[in-house]
Amino acid sequence: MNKQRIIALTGGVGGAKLADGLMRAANAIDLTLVVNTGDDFNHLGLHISPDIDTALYTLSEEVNPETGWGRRDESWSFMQALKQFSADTWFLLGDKDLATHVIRTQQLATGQSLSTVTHALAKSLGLAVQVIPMSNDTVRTWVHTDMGELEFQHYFVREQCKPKVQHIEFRGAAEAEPAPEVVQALQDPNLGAIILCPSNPYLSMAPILAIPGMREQLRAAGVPIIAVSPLVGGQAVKGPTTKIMQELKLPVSALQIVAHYAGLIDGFVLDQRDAHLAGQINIPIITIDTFMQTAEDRIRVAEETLAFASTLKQHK
Ligand code: FO1
Repeated sequence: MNKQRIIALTGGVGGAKLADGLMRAANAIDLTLVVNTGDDFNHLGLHISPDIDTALYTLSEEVNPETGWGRRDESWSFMQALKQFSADTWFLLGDKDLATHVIRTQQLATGQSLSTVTHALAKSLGLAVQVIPMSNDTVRTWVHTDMGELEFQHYFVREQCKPKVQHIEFRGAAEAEPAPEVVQALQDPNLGAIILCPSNPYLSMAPILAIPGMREQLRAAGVPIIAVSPLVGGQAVKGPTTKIMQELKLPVSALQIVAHYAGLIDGFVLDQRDAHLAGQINIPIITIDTFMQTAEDRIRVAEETLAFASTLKQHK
């Protein structure tokens, strides 16, 4: 029997943890990750794709365990040398990580697509999982703030998410198309479920869903679509999700996340610390411990989410 394909939509660190659990789950699945590229940017002449690299490094056990991004056992000679030249050093590029950006930039310059380049990087890192950028077209997240409009990494890293968010723009999204491998994966007859990882819904998942036709094609796949809550006890585990919700004048609650994905998702994985909200959610839910601190936690959350997906599949 063919293995079930699971598609997971993911952003950076939090999403990569669930993706890692899905890859290691006892269920034999073929995993396809569709990754946000709105955070990509050109820096020091290099094409940097932070969320793709976080996925690649996490799944290949190459990630820096302290930060959740970048590579483990890094050295920083490049950054030290940059400082001598008084160049921009706010975005930390480790020596090993630098190789990824140089190779990506070089391969893109030869005319290869980001999908092709990502596929080759995944293979070199020994991954069997399919890692696909959401699009091969340029989509860039711009954050409109009280300090003016900022390119995503300038807002996120350089300004440490301190400016107040007024509006988030996915520049180029209206003209972008899903990467062809995304469309193929959605048409796989063995597709069993689509999972929205617990990445920031406004910064990381929204760019993926902003690509014209993406939502429709996800729905048309005819399999359960499940979102895993990025909030644990009403708080984000990491990153500015709740700060942004407040600044956008949205109620900070898992209910708001369900509302945000309304019309797209068939099921929601609620954290047990938010169990009091269960009665107010009018789609199927499971209430579990979604906090992923250890490798075992990632696998448990993945397996519980997959089991939930199979129950929903029976009703599709
Ligand atoms: N995040 C930081 O907070 N500071 C950094 O200096 C930084 C550098 C960096 C380099 C390569 C890479 O792939 C990711 C990097 N990140 C850094 C993470 C990244 O900015 C964010 O985690 C994502 O874009 C949000 O998902």
